[in-house]
Amino acid sequence: MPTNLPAEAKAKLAKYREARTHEEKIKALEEAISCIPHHKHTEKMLRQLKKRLAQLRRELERKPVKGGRKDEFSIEKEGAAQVVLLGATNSGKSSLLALLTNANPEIAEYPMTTKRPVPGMMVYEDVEIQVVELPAILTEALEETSIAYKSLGMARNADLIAVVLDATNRPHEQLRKIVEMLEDIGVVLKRERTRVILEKKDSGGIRLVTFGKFQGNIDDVKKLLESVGIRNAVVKIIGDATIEDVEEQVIYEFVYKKGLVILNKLDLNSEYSSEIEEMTARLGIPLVRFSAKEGKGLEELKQLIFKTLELIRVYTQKDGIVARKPIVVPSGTTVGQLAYLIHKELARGFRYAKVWGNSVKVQGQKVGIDHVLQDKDLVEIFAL
Ligand SMILES: Nc1nc2c(ncn2[C@@H]2O[C@H](COP(=O)(O)OP(=O)(O)OP(=O)(O)O)[C@@H](O)[C@H]2O)c(=O)[nH]1
Ligand SMILES: [Mg+2]
Repeated sequence: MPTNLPAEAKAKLAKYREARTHEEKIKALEEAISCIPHHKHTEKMLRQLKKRLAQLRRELERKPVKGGRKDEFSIEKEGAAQVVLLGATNSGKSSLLALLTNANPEIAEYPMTTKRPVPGMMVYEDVEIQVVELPAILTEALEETSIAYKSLGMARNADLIAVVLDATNRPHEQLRKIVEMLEDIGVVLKRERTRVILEKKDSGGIRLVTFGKFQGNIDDVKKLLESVGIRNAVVKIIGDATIEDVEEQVIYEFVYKKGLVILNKLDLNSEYSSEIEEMTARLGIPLVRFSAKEGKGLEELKQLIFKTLELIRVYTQKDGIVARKPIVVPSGTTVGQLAYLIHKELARGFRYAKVWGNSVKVQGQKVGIDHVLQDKDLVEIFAL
């Protein structure tokens, strides 16, 4: 826990917090880092601040020039969700994209074949999901590529990151590096266990609101926030959290992303790797062994992608006629939220709904606004 920082460093961090533009933030952060002493207690904080600085610099590079041409690294989201294929060169991203979607990317033995993001649409049963191949972030020697952080920036905005590993080229090393590079830009490939929301205020000191168990105390939170120059704020903690979770959020602004790992080229190397298994288990994300050359288990892979996205399909019915396409929503969606999505008025005038499917005991059951839906439910909403 970084506590006794010099006043100067605290002041600089406060300036960084207040900064509006990227340029101001970078300047303040550089200054703050330069006046934080190096010792055991500041080690972690310095590392995180340096990562944040690197991220800000990259974001600045990425900023579109006003009136300039369209950013080639931006792909408009389509379908129910966006999945990105992220990995080293030659890991088989294009081969997978061609198998999963209607896209027709160039597939070749030479490195760095794909130089721009390539989108395709994957159809799983009656759901359309966008899959985007991102240009490689690691070379064959597993060094960062020059466009790595552009790809990583896109991964930050995706709904699911599918890491593609080349089983013939030190796959556990690939995974370790990719996880690290994602962390560099503040992305944690892990199921979200807890959420920390920081709302800065003008007065009132530091207040803590917890929804769940917080394994720390308000004094630690106060010290942490003061060390980065925040004196007035409401900190909301949702789920079981530790002081480190608060630190991740406050200093480093982490985002959690759903992920899965595809260990590809298994036809060439089917050697068992306990390291990869352990790493994915620790992150709590699924691991799939695959061969894009053989293509076996493709439907299962599509199914797993859909499952990992944690989406459900809801079919709606009006006057006995079922809509042709489902509405795809996050799991946990209630009837009321569905009504709101369809039309605000429908939510406002909501009386009850009838549901058929897995979420009800009796088919055609009448349910209220808070009823939680499940995949493939059929719903008819009755409103005023
Ligand atoms: N044997 C085998 N070869 C594969 C497999 N997947 C891909 N390849 C081959 O590996 C080479 C690279 O495949 P790509 O799909 O182009 O790889 P990529 O990840 O898109 O590579 P870059 O675009 O260069 O980053 C090609 O020659 C593919 O035919 C696989 O599962 N087994
Ligand atoms: Mg490619």
